[in-house]
Amino acid sequence: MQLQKEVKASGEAPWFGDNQIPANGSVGIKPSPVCVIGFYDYDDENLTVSFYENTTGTFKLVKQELTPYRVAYFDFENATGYDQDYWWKAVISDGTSEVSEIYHFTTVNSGGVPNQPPVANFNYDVNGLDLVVNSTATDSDGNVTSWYWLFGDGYSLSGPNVENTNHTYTENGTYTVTLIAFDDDNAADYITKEITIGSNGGGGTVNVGMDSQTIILVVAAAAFAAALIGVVATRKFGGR
Ligand SMILES: [Ca+2]
Ligand SMILES: [Ca+2]
Repeated sequence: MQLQKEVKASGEAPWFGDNQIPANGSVGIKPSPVCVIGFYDYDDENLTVSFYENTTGTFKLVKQELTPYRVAYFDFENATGYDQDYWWKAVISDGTSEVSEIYHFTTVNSGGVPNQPPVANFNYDVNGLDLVVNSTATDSDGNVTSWYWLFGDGYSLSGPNVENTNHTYTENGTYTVTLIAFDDDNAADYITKEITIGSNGGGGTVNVGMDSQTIILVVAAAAFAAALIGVVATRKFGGR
């Protein structure tokens, strides 16, 4: 049937254009792309556009808007992996009729786009024997997802929930405090600061640019609990 634009009978269902971005089934897409769709409605109603993604295993709503335009997009922020399939869904409603389409794409392998390692850094505050540390580590092409703090007195703390934390020392002194930051591709960077505890704090900053293998050796040499070392040693350093 040949539909024509000037036919504006109410109740005409909206429909999708076929130039979505990334194109359905495309490969070699850089992680976390912007996903775009075009669509139409013969009777020119404003349309509600809903975007879903399923990195959790089920489709979850990530963006919804009522728009008079005929194009919409969302940032697929969770499509962070290389060489992986990602699925997204768009639903368009004119209030009467609803249509949906499901798309997928495959991200480029890591050989195509090298991961950029994170850059570790942190701020700190000394109050008596208490040290408060706040990570300011960044990752230019992803997110910092895990932090490993070594407080220089034999204590350490690591995991996805210790971006900001604190530690109480048992005696005054100058301690070597290290932050190792991991990004979402398990690349790592670290920074070390000499921090004086028990006076007004202070101390210099030393950021030694060791390579990834050296980081493993440093962690091992620190002779922390074997389980902790195991966690770190099994990570991939320096990207992939
Ligand atoms: Ca309509
Ligand atoms: Ca990165």
